[in-house]
Amino acid sequence: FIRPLDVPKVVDRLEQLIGRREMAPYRVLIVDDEPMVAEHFCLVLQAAGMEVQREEDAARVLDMLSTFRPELILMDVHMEGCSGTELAGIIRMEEEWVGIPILYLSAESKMEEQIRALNSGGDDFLTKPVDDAYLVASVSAHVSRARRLAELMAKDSLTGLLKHIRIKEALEVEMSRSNRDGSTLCVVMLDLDHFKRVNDTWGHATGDRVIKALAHLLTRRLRRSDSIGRYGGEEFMAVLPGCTPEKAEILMEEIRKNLKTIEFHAKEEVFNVTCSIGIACSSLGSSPEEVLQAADQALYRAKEEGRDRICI
Ligand code: GH3
Ligand code: MG
Ligand code: MG
Ligand code: MG
Repeated sequence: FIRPLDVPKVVDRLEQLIGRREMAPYRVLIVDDEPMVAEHFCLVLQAAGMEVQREEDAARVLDMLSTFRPELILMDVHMEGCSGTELAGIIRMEEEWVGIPILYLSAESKMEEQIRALNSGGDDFLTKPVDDAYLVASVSAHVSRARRLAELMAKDSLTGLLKHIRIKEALEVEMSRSNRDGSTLCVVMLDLDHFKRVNDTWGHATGDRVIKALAHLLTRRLRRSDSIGRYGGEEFMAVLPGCTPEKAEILMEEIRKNLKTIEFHAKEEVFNVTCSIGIACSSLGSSPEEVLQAADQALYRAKEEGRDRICI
């Protein structure tokens, strides 16, 4: 007797193993002054599992961008008051929205007009009537590419960890979450000891290898729900949601000891490095800046007290 395979369970288990999180639905903003047309595209994209909002008034589009934060704009060309072409040009002037795909969707069939629209900041021109499946495919292709690019942009190229600005954003997001559900959160600041000496003695390229090795160690040891960033040159920051100071200390102690055992080879010699670590824990109502500052002060104390240690 063979039990039939429980497919949902297997998928569930696989996702647990791989740790894959459910992919968030694509967010699409439709800008069209004809409600019937907009409604149709809206239904088509929603049927494909996307989250869609419509805006008929071109003047309100910039507001919609900051509230809804779409990942793609489906733009009509001929609208009352402001053309889609002009609107695309305005959106592109905002640094924040340089990368958002803008797809024109219009009955405009004159080639010169279409080219003009593309030149003013659009990514593609779909002519009405457009096939529903083609629309879904086109939107999906653009958003999935944009997501991958955004992921890449968030990462530091040497280590693959989050960049300075992204790890600070992660702290803000996790702080408001933990303040909401009353859980504790720990922030860790970690800095390599006498790193200038490492560079001076073994060269900058070897210094880079040390930075990468520590980044690798951190990524391997921390959980998926933790965020790790390269805060500065040889300084790292980690955000550990739902973690007590005791647990954070045990974990970081392991990392501190592990780093010391790594043998680096350069100029036919072997050397080791150490790091200093500061840990701070959030209390109810504290701000991200306060916790960050506390972790920074703890790191400073660890340095003052002789390095190669943890302070809380
Ligand atoms: P301390 O123990 O007090 O932290 O001493 P330190 O020498 O590590 O501290 P300091 O901040 O004075 O020096 C950090 C050095 O890290 C200076 C800089 O040349 C080096 N550095 C910063 N970013 C990089 C990088 O990307 N690669 C390499 N190889 N070195 C870097
Ligand atoms: Mg129109
Ligand atoms: Mg240092
Ligand atoms: Mg430093």
